[in-house]
Amino acid sequence: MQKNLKIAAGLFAGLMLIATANGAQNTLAQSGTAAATMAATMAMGPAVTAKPGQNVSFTLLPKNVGNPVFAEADSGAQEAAKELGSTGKYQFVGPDKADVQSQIEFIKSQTTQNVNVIAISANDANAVVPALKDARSKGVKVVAWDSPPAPDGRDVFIEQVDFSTAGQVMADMALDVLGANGGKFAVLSATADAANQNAWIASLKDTLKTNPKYAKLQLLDVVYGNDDPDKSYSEAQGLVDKYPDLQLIMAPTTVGIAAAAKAMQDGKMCDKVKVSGLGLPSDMVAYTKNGCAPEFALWSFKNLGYLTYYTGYLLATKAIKGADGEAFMAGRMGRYTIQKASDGGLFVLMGPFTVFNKANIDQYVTPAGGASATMMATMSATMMATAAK
Ligand code: RAM
Repeated sequence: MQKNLKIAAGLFAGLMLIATANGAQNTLAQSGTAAATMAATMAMGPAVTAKPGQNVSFTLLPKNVGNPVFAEADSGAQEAAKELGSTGKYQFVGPDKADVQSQIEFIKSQTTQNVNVIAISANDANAVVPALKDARSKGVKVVAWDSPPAPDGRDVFIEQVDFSTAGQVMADMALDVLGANGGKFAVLSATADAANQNAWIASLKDTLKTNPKYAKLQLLDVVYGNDDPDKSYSEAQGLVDKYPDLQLIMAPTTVGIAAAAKAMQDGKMCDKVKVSGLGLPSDMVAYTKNGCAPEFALWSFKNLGYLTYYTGYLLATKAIKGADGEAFMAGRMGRYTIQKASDGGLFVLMGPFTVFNKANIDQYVTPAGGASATMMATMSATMMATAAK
């Protein structure tokens, strides 16, 4: 039964990927599968619901401040804090640059302030662990999101998308952009120690090595722009100088992909070197339409912040313990289950990826006034897919 539910959810997530990649064509497939998934969800056991109005002090600690995706996560966390009516303080603080030493100082100062929850996107999987262990030993709940510390440094990780599928998503985009004959490409990453980017690059390398479908894609190099726009821009230029036959820069970072697209556009190189990876639609819409970055992917950082807050609130109020198999409700996002991760720690899977291209990107960059109908449909369908895990 459990297995069937997982398969249904996986199928549904796959449908969503196709649906979002092709625009609004697959609405019927979405609603039909959503109904099936809803029925499956109702057949599952009870899930813990949060008791609102409790005193939870919560700190969202990103890799760095000033990155628009982390601001989106902040808005999602604030939405959840308001909805739950927490009487505790909410803070969004972090280093100016994606630097681990200064992030450790933030962990220490938040621990000294006796906050109930530190929610961290870690700049380094291991270096933050001693400070996080110390925080946990003093009763702080640590919820990782976006980029996880090693298991000892967290109670649970909110995994935005299945990291093990990231390689295939990137390889598929590379083939979409370059054509069936593939070509030569390089990765422009964020910081060298970021657990999320390193897991995605490992998944990409594994996909290229093991799946014959991608045999014609040749990865030449991996360079690091440290999620700094200027460094990312010059690293992208450096790749073009170093590899005259480069055809694609794959940047699994919203900062890197936007900087690389700008560098190719400024250098009038978009006909020769394309850009893809993980990007924010509002950053990328112009580059998608002018052909510099025809296709890229991401997930909702707002939802990630929202789900992270719910999880931290439930842990801090002892509604959940943070144990394998515990199920809980996260407001408008529905039901989630804590699971054992491959690194031995615990995780909750959000998912799935959304792929953007010129056929659908306008739906994700609606001007002020709110999300479009298609975006809302995608969000609720995504909720249903994750609810059935
Ligand atoms: C950057 C950060 C973040 C990552 C996204 C895709 O904004 O490195 O951690 O999730 O890119």
